[in-house]
Amino acid sequence: MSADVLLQGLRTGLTPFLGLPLCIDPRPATGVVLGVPCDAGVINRPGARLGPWAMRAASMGLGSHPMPERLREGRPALGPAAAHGWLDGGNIPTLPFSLAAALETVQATIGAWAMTGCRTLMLGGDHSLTLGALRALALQHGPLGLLQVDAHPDAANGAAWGTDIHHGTWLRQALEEGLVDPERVMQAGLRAPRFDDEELAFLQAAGVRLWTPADLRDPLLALQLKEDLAAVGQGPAYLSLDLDALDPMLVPAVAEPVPGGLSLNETLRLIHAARLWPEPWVGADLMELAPTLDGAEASARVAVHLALHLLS
Ligand SMILES: [Mn+2]
Repeated sequence: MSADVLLQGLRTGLTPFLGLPLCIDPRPATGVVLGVPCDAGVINRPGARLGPWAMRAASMGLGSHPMPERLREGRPALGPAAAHGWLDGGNIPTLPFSLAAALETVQATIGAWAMTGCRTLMLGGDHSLTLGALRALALQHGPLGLLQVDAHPDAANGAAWGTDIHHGTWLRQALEEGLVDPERVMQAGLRAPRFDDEELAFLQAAGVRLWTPADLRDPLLALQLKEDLAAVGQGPAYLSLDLDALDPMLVPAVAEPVPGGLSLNETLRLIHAARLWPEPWVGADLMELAPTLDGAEASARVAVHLALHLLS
């Protein structure tokens, strides 16, 4: 499989994600991977507009990994086969000049695919674009559960920068617009130094479940963690991964790296909690990969590894 994909990539010069069939017109499928090449919502270090290309390139030539625990559990090998039935829908044609226009394009494109019954995996792009996906999917499914893995709460008000929409505000918008059910919103990996009192008070008043890396590791909180992860999935749910949730030693290529982040295995445990949900997630995303800040494609490869686990 992987040799075929590599040869096809060499022959055509095209690198669809994991070698999936490339198909830019919405049609019924198990799911669709969509790039969103826009970083108009980034405050600090730009570059996430190039994330989709880097993740597609890093996904080339991945073979299947029949890991011992998967064999024991009778689960299929981790690899492109895990994405069986999925398509690469190309990129959502956002322009980098207007975030408002980009959000409309994201909403329209995700909405068109979701209407055919497809689940959607969005490759960012900056984290503000998640709002467009939530708008589309909440229209179809009603208020969503949300597992947000992130160093930052992304629930600032518009005061700091004089605008309601950037990559640090989208969750507040989603809560205020009723796109997510606050009882079923969980944030994991929070440790941002700019997490201000007003933002914390807003999230606590809304009833959002907040988890720092230290809390995630606390054995005394293990039962609570299990309950919170289960609560998110008691209805249609969305899984949003900001790559800055991981430690910058592992994923340096993000706009706002914060030390003290999650390990790969801690992040995978959060992703795999979704396997216990009654229904699979309706939408997911991997956001904020800024590949020009990467060395040796390290961050892109971690991103693709996470995508494989999301699809498995
Ligand atoms: Mn974020």
